[in-house]
Amino acid sequence: MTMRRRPAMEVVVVVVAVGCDASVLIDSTSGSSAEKDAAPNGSLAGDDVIDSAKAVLEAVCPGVVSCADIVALAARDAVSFQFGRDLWDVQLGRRDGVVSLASEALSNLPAPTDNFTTLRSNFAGKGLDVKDLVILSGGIFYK
Ligand SMILES: *[C@@H]1O[C@H](CO)[C@@H](O)[C@H](O)[C@H]1NC(C)=O
Ligand SMILES: CC(=O)N[C@H]1CO[C@H](CO)[C@@H](O)[C@@H]1O
Repeated sequence: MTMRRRPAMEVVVVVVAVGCDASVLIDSTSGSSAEKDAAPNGSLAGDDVIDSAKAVLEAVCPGVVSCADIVALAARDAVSFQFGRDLWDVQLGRRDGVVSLASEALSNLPAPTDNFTTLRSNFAGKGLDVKDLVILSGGIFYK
């Protein structure tokens, strides 16, 4: 059985795990490895879509819409799309993070090899219960 993560739901998990400041979009520098280059990012995709949306918005109204808000809207829209309506409201006004450390992704994101005990503990550390774990896992993985 091959399990693949859905990028949209992975964005939701990243937002929950690391925070919603779009720091996962920041590139690594020669001196610092960024979140996007941490091993658990393996299937994270779509940052080019966020970059494109940001470029269009910057051309129309520079310095107004944060990447963090674009990620939050894109996650909502990607999940809602199949239902033909927005499943939740997105409050806007997030500010983009300026720090992105691979070490934070490693310490906050569950690994694909984590067992249930570890996952339950990891989620509890974020204020999430077993029901949240089941719902998010069901949304993330498919055959
Ligand atoms: C779950 O994984 C942790 C960390 O690798 C390990 O210490 C623990 O024994 C495992 N629990 C079970 C029930 O396999
Ligand atoms: C898409 C992406 O940035 N993948 C990176 C995830 O992290 C690994 C390990 O650090 C990198 O090799 C990938 O390029």
